[in-house]
Amino acid sequence: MGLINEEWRDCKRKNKNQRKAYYLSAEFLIGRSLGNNLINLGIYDEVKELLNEIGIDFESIENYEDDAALGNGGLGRLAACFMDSAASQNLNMYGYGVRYREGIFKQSIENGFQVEEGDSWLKDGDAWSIRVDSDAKIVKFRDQQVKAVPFDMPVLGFENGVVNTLRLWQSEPFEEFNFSKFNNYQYDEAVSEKNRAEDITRVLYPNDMQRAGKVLRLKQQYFFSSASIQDLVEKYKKSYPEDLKFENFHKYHVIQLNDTHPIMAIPEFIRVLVDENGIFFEDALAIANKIFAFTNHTVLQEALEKWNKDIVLEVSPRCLEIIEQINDKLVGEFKKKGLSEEAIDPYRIVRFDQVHMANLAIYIGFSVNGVAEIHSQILKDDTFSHWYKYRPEIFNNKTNGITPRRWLVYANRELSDFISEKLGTDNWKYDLKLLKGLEKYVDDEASLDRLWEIKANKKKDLAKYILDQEGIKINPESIFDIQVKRIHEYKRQHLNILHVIYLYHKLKKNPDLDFYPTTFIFGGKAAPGYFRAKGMIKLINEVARVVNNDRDVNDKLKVVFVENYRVSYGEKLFPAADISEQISTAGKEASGTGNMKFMLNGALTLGTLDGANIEIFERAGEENNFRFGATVDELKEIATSYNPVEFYSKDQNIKDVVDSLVSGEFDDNGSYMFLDIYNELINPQNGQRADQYYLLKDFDSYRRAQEEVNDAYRDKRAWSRKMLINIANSGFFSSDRTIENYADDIWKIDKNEENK
Ligand code: 26Q
Repeated sequence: MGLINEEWRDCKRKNKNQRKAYYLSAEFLIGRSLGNNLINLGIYDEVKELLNEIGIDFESIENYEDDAALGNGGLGRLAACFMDSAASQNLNMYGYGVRYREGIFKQSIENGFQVEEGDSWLKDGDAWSIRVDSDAKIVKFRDQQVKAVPFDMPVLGFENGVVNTLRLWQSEPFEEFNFSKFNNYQYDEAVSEKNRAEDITRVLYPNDMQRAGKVLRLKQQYFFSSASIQDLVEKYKKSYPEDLKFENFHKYHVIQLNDTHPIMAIPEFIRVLVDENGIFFEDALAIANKIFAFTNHTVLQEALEKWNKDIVLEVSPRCLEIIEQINDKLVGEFKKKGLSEEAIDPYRIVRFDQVHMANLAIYIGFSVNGVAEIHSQILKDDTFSHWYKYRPEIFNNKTNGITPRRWLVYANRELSDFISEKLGTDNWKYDLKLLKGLEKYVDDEASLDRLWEIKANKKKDLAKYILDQEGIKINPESIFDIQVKRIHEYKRQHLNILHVIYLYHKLKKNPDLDFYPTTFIFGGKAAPGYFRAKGMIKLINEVARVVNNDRDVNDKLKVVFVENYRVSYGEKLFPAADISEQISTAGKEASGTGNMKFMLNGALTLGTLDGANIEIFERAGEENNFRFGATVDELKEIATSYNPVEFYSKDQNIKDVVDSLVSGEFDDNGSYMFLDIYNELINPQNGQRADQYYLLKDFDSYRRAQEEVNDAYRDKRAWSRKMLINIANSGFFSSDRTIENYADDIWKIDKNEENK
């Protein structure tokens, strides 16, 4: 931190009074910082060597650092990649979020079942934040007020001396300890007040739609939104004395709302302007119209946040009033246009006593974006089609990306050095499109063999790590087929494991089958209240137990579920993958970013035409990957006629694997988890048809694609060539490109040349 401090101060000074983007996000899934910060400072090698000289292994030092796991998955990791890229691109972007005392739960597997434990990542201290008491804010709820204390984390640009700031708010009691109560022997009450305040930022909520809608969750959202807005307004008033007119506020601020979670910032902004600064409501609204931009990350209906009015009332009565006022204005406007009450319904912010957060953001904001081409199209065609009719000009796309520093330079040093050697420069670390230059070597046998060797080394490293962590021995020469991501029906980990069952049965029947040995690796957390996702974990572990203990198939087939998949585990998995499993139901995965991390590390994608897979296939060529499954349009066509039982009865392979769920071959220890999955696949339930996610429809296509993988792997040179082409075409998926797109199209902020 000593090294960083001076430059940090410098950057803050230079960037004062400049237009900035503020990235408001309930999640920043940072992972570890040590290695990454040393890389970005350009002193990684030096430090590693110095430690080596005194007999200290750098990796053992790294392992002391807990992951800062302040996010669920893709959305939170994207925010962290954006922070890295903005600093590396010399862009004035400031992050605002929540300093959860507990990150996403730690997962352990007991008897095949997921068990959750707390993640008190701060227990050994936090080396990367500075508490800034002087910038603390008061956040007022209906029945409570708390202190929001900022903790600033420096965000280092890659070898450019830039230090941006990620400010995370922590909730504390307004008065450290209520001594009058203490002195009056109301000890319990004083303590409970403290706890009630600390509760607000105690824990990150898992993306558990069934258990969403809790007051505390909305309090969290309002807490960090309010503190951030107050911070901006206060700083504005301090720094722009001669320019101090709120009508100029938008010249200096643009606020990107990372999904619906920070949307309370909108009514809060209006509240602060109207109630605390004497601005007219209409004028405050006009300013708000110029500063808020909204990103959507999911099209699953159950994920679009709606809050009961009584909950909003409990959190902030004044904000509810403002929301109602905005809603009235909206309804008035649409009536003027001649829309009937009914036609206005889909636009309403308040409807049936619920507040529709997305409608609020789209009505007020000046930009709405999706996170991959197909996703942004679906927003226009379906999810927000009503809004698209009314305000088409605000819709846009920003295809996601990942930071190449963490996911290649840091995670895969060997490959990184190979690339620099081949390109004769390491400029590609700043400008990932330069990877295209690798295509020169597609037919160079020495390069292809070296690439194969690097992958082989990474696989050996992972095999060692898995033996150590999971106690499972895997063959480093087998195909490493990896699916790591949150566990969800739409991501279809159960399609993958059902196919493993198919292979297992096939190998049992014919142990001499010509099958290239394959290791299927899974990892990911299920939301604690999501019974079926937990069933999928149990199924994977149970199949693993049976298969791995069966000598008949053991030299050909292995299944591993890695415990507690997280950023730092990912750093070992992506470099070692041969196959990247991206098998979501078409139309359901907004973008995916794991797919990009695999691609950058030379894995071939086995995937559906969904999310950013489509753009990966477009760039690297379908012939260098493995595409399967129904398309969005095909699924749309059969949406009302689809009957999975037809597939079940007609295809013996399908019948066989589906039946194995309830035949007793795999034991769910009386949890009925496997029966639940079986029922979902072939029995209509709660007035819904079976197989919501089209597993049986896609099964045969997936099976054939897997067969192609197994055949293709035998030709090492041809496979290495595909690897190389994938790497060479992964440049587009740098979050440097994504963040530049945001800066140019939405934020209209320039690079800060003064820092150069
Ligand atoms: C909502 C209400 C209450 C509690 C939790 C939540 C909640 C929290 C997190 C809902 C959703 C999330 C996270 C969503 C997410 O990670 N979406 C992913 O975003 C990535 C980045 O854009 C995409 O690549 C993925 O496709 C998308 O699934």
